[in-house]
Amino acid sequence: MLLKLHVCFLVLQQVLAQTSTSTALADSAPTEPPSTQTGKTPALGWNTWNAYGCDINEAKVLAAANSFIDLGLADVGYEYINIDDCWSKTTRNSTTQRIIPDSTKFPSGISSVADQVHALGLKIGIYSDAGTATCAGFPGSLGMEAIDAATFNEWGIDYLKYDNCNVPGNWSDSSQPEGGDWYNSNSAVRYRQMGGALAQQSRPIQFALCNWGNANVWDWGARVGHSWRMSSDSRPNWSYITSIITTNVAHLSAVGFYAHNDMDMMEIGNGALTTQEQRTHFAAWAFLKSPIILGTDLSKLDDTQVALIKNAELLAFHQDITNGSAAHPFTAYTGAPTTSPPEYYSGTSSTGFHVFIINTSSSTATKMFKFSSVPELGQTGTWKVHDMWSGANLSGTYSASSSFSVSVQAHDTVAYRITAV
Ligand SMILES: *[C@@H]1O[C@H](CO)[C@@H](O)[C@H](O)[C@H]1NC(C)=O
Ligand SMILES: *[C@@H]1O[C@H](CO)[C@@H](O)[C@H](O)[C@H]1NC(C)=O
Ligand SMILES: *[C@@H]1O[C@H](CO)[C@@H](O)[C@H](O)[C@H]1NC(C)=O
Ligand SMILES: *[C@@H]1O[C@H](CO)[C@@H](O)[C@H](O)[C@H]1NC(C)=O
Ligand SMILES: *[C@@H]1O[C@H](CO)[C@@H](O)[C@H](O)[C@H]1NC(C)=O
Ligand SMILES: *[C@H]1O[C@H](CO)[C@@H](O)[C@H](O)[C@H]1NC(C)=O
Repeated sequence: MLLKLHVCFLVLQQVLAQTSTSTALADSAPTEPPSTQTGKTPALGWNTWNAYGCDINEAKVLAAANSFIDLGLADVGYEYINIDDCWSKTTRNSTTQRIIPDSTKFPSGISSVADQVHALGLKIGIYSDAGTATCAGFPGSLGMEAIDAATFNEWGIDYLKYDNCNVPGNWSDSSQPEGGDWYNSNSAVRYRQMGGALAQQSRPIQFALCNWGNANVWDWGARVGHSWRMSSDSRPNWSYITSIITTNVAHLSAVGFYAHNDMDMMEIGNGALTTQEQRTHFAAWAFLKSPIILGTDLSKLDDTQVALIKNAELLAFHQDITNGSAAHPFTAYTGAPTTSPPEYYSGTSSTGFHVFIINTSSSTATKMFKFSSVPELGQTGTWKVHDMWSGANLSGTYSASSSFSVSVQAHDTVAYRITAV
């Protein structure tokens, strides 16, 4: 009996010790906010993962960089060439503890690839993990943040995607932290440790938290990094696109300059998305201000796809340096049906007011909104409408009490700019 009590007491002591340890860790963890020299608007770039998984090398990375130039993607703002998982050897340098690039995949080294990417006027990103190993089993940065951040800085890295695999049990979160602020969770502390290490470097390094929407990251992501993933990995299918839009619209108040809900990397060019679904994929990432990180072999994109990802007006909305908020759902007219995800969004840019409409159903439908129902437009005024996809001014003018109707193809999105006459 006495022995049993004693064991119980020991267990209780351990639990208490663990609680006070994590509170102490949160209290002493870095609190540096992300750099304001990068990441004001959501990142525009490319990443190896959706295109190649672990089958990466220097030639593929440089080919993507050259495609940015050849396809005119750099001219419209695409900037980051990001290397994902599987770029390193499986063990660190036993003397320096640095991560060693895989010399078969990257014979000239990451720093030389960075130089070549920079010489094209572009920026380069790399990948690590807030655990003991990356998702594919290469060295992770937990506990090694200072060494790894300094290494990335020395190589000329501009962007870090920081994943969430292989987290030791005592670094995960089973419940809300003491005090209720998830900024003090073990998850957030792991990301804060890398954020603090990046803040010590001479280069501004954009910090992309890839913790899959865990630990209420939308509540603290902006205090630690420039963007944060909201879900597990994207898939090239309509169900992923609608589910991540649904997730994002629940957290739009977290979005602003230097602060972006990341709907994960693009699937245009992969799978069997219809052209309409690809347009919705691109438009929704743009109007919700998610990073747009292309994820396919760019040389295989057809002209329609290249034109789609280069749409100047949607990119201008995404990259607006005056108006940083995401578009948000609105009720298009009294009694409009509610859907999940919502179909009608409105917002502003430095060039006017905007309405975006997704047809979530699998057949063509007529969509309608009333100008006075668009919150940004108010109850008076005369309006004209411009099609952001085609760049055409639509004929006619509209009073606040009038309605606008359009036939929208299955899974397509229409995009308008509305200005006063
Ligand atoms: C480890 O680092 C030391 C010191 O920079 C270097 O001499 C050695 O070649 C490195 N080893 C490997 C395997 O890269
Ligand atoms: C987890 O355990 C390691 C090794 O004992 C320790 O360094 C670390 O601080 C612990 N993490 C937390 C959140 O308690
Ligand atoms: C489609 O995406 C969902 C995630 O939203 C995933 O669970 C499912 O496996 C995907 N289907 C295919 C065929 O890839
Ligand atoms: C297109 O979208 C709307 C959303 O109101 C959906 O309810 C409708 O069923 C869709 N298509 C058709 C056939 O109406
Ligand atoms: C659309 O209208 C604006 C003025 O409101 C004008 O500056 C622009 O040239 C027009 N665009 C086209 C394609 O006609
Ligand atoms: C952004 O855009 C609109 C119209 O172009 C403007 O009225 C609005 O106040 C702007 N500012 C912000 C910070 O949203």
